[in-house]
Amino acid sequence: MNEEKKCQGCGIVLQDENVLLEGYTTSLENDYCQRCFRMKNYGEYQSTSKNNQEYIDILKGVAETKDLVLYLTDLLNIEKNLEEIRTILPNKMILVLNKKDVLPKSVKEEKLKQYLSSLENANFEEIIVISANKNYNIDYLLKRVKFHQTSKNVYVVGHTNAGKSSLINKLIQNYSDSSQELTMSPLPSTTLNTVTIEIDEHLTLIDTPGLVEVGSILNHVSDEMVKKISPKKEIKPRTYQLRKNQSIIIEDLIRIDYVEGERNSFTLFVSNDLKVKRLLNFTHNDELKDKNKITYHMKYDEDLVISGLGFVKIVNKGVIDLYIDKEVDSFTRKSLI
Ligand SMILES: Nc1nc2c(ncn2[C@@H]2O[C@H](COP(=O)(O)OP(=O)(O)OP(=O)(O)O)[C@@H](O)[C@H]2O)c(=O)[nH]1
Ligand SMILES: [Mg+2]
Repeated sequence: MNEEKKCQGCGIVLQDENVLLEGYTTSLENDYCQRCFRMKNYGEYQSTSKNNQEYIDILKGVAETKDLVLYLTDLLNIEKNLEEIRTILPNKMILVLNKKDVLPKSVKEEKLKQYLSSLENANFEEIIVISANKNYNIDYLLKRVKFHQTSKNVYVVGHTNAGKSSLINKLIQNYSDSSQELTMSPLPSTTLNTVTIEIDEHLTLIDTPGLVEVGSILNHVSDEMVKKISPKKEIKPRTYQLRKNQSIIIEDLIRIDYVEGERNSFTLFVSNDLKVKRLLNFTHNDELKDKNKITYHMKYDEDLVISGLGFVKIVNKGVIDLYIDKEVDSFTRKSLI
């Protein structure tokens, strides 16, 4: 039997029999499946739902190698459970923080690095900040990969949408003769299986599908809203001074009622494209109150993080009611700024 041929864009096994199933292509001579072809050529994005068990199985396979791993994360959406990944993946690991270009200037790289290296079991060889889209620090990253690699193979892992395929495409463009292009898209679950790319005779990169964070707001809104939520430019922080009984509403996504405390400052770190409204007296307005309510007792200088959306820095202590879809995760942390 012939070895199965995989799509060079997303890693799915190609098939020419059922147009409704993954991996369909009109001819097995093609290098890309129809879904990738459409995304690349027409920007017609098509999301699929991925099963996280497949992802865990891929990671377990990686754990059996002694190969270097690049763990990619989106700077604005640093996962709460970054530590968990270490329990599955004991490999030598570089933590790569991507999308530097959308990070507001007020967020200091050093503070982020400090916070991340203080995580339990962190054990990263290094933490490197890059922007795949803006080609920022890619040269340096490659140098450090070459320094730390334990074999020819280096795996690129991380949550869906972190920019793994975008980073590998930059490395292909900058350092190899290959014309292969991995499929990238603003929607989650673009890469469907591992894809192997030889950069040069000493380095092969392996792209992997991303873990879908079930609690991310991106999995619970329309494709249009996903595009709006994902920042394309540097985020301009928006600050609102709130008194008790005032609120902030972001699109139809979340509502924050400030229910108890002194005059306080709320700074939003979310995409500039999102509309924000302030209510000067919330008592007569029930907008979004049909969502799930979570009460937070904020301490001095903490961030309220909404998974997939961004975060709100709240300076003083106080009590807030957050209205949000019940599937979407939120949590508080010591402010990063
Ligand atoms: N602003 C900004 N956006 C980026 C950067 N890198 C990637 N993106 C965007 O992030 C989105 C996801 O990129 P992908 O490369 O498809 O992400 P992935 O990690 O391969 O995603 P999966 O294959 O679903 O796991 C796309 O809209 C990219 O344009 C970056 O450095 N800056
Ligand atoms: Mg990908």
